Amino acid sequence: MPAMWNIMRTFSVRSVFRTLLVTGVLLTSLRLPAEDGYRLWLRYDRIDDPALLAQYRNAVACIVFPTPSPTLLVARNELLDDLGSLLSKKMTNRTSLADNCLLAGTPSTSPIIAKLLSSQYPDLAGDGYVIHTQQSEGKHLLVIAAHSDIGVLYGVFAFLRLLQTHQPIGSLSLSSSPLIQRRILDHWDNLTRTVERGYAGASIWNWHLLPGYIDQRYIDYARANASIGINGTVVTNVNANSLVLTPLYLQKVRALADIFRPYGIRVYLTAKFSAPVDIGGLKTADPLDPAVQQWWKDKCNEIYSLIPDFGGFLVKANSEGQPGPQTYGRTHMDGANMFADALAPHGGIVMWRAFVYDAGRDSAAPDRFKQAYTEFTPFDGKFRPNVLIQVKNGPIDFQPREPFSPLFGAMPKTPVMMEFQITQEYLGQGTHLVYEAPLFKEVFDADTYANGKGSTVARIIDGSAFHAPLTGMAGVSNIGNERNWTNHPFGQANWYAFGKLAWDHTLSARQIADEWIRQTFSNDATAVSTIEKMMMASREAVVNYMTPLGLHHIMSSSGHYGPGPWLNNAPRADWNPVYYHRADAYGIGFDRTLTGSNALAQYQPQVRQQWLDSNTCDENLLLWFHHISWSHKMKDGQIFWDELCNRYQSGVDTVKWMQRQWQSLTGLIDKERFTQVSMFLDIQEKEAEWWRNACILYFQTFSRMPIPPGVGKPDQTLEYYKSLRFPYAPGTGTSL
Ligand code: BDP
Repeated sequence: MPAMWNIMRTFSVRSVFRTLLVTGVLLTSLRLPAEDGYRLWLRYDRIDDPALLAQYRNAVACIVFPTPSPTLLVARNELLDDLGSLLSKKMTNRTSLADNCLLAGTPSTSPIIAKLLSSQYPDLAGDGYVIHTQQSEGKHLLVIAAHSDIGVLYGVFAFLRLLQTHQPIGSLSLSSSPLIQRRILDHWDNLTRTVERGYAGASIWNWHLLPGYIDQRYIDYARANASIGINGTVVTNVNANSLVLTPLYLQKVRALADIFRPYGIRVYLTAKFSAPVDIGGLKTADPLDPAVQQWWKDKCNEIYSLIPDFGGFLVKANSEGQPGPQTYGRTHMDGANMFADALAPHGGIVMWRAFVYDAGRDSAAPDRFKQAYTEFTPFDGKFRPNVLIQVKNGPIDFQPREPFSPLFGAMPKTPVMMEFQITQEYLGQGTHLVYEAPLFKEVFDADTYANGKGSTVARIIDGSAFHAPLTGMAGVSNIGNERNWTNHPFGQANWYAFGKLAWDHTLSARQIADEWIRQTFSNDATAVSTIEKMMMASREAVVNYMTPLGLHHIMSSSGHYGPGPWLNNAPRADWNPVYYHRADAYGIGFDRTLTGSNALAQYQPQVRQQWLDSNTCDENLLLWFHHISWSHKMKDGQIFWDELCNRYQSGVDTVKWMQRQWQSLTGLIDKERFTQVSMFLDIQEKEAEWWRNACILYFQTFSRMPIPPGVGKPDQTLEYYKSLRFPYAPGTGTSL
């Protein structure tokens, strides 16, 4: 009997406990409104802290916001709507000031603003904004001010962000101006609606239904971008289709441009170099041929007659099979300048990509790493002033970790812009939680020494190192037509971080994560600190479970989904992973010192020095520059092989830790997004183990060393991992 009682007691205590737990969780989740992620960081739910709500309501008792332009109208409506829902109170616009009014506008809409900017913010630049509290005419005012209309919209979003992140607003004197002029999303979207390297569904541009049907998404896209300062969008893939330049499509592009204009977003297009032949009926696209030059001039006139603020062209030429000036025996300079001349009368720019490589060019010591530098530096100072050379952050291709591209700082007389990849082609694609701001920051903070110490990549890009008059930063978009835009709820953070850093690269990755979490998920202190820790650890985790210690480009070919270090059958040597890791019985890594390809010579001496010696080189970059032995002594005393295995394991461990962290937030996050992230973390865990197992087994065939203790044992054979195929993995759509 007592035994029975004990069993029953245990049973009932357990079930009561479970019921309480479940009910508790359910109750908490029920209180949280359903979230499908569509609203991104622009949720503007009612402030849930009563004291704060009362404080904010007092601080903004009325709004005075004259709107003589479409942009100011957009800004005012945004302010009224969002404040209305944050404060749960109907907000209206009035014409005369009263105590605790919010006054917004430019010097031309208000003398108070004119005086404030000239007396207290004389340095406020371009599209920057001010948020300032002051006494005026005996009244306490909260002022959002800028010189330009779009600056006011940026200020409105910044003010709303203060409220969404629960900041004090009683006494403010903030100002912020963009450090980079062109802050652009590059969509690799095809006219067929497939997205090259897109993992969030189809393209958001419904070309077939444009211009007749305007999807609400286009407007929400513009709002979201404006809220983080993005001011340009290249709507088509770099592997371009000339059709977009035909009258039928230009009408569609025009419809998008009309929607984006009030939000300060210019439209750009990718120009296929062969367009004069493809759609113009010419026999050649030679950039020095007068008929070709005239064709592009006429095309630009046509575009600008439809889209007066058209931004310009992005061009991928003589790269991966794309046509370009070299097709006609001309140079990148000839090609870029031809476009520049056609665009210049209209104020347009050319973003000419430096992502070019051609194995034939350096036969003595071929190395794809060196190609962009080799091809572009001879033309420094020879491009027209409206040309920007667009350089990927690293010398190869958006890997989990790369050294900065040696082109940064190597063209002091040419504006050079940054190209980051927001979409996670090489970072776990649609399902891995990888916060990219630490990657972006690592690149920005690297010192090129190009104009003395402190010539960071950021200062090359923002133009301050060499006084570049034109500056820009592009991010390859991760947006698709999935309901939540980016498929992984945390993909939104990378879009957000890209915009914030393009505006102000001095912000820290942590700061950006903090404000994104508060706006996107919750202001709850536990939720914020837990999610922030996960995000901050996530980039190092992906480096460790995919490509630790400087390994690179060992992803499976074409789709780049999953590990493929053994691959060696692509038609070009540098399309094969074995080209990059060079594993053999002695060791592993690509020797880029004097005894190898000598790519290091492309860096300034101080940078070269940092990486030249395998004993002192930053171990995170070791295999980028050295072919080292399996028993090479690492700084922590381990031999290289053990360290490699341990790094793979540590990547897996971090993912498992992230899973536990996320689970600890049960009840603090709405059910829909909580469940999706949980499931994606499970996929990430499995894929991290897959990477670890496949890579260790493969590299072990060279090292012939045992897997050290503490490292998970592969549960399949190498042959099994080699046999895996994913012909329908997303993101491989071709360029049509
Ligand atoms: C590579 C992508 C490829 C792009 C290319 C590029 O795999 O799809 O077309 O970059 O940037 O990373 O042009």
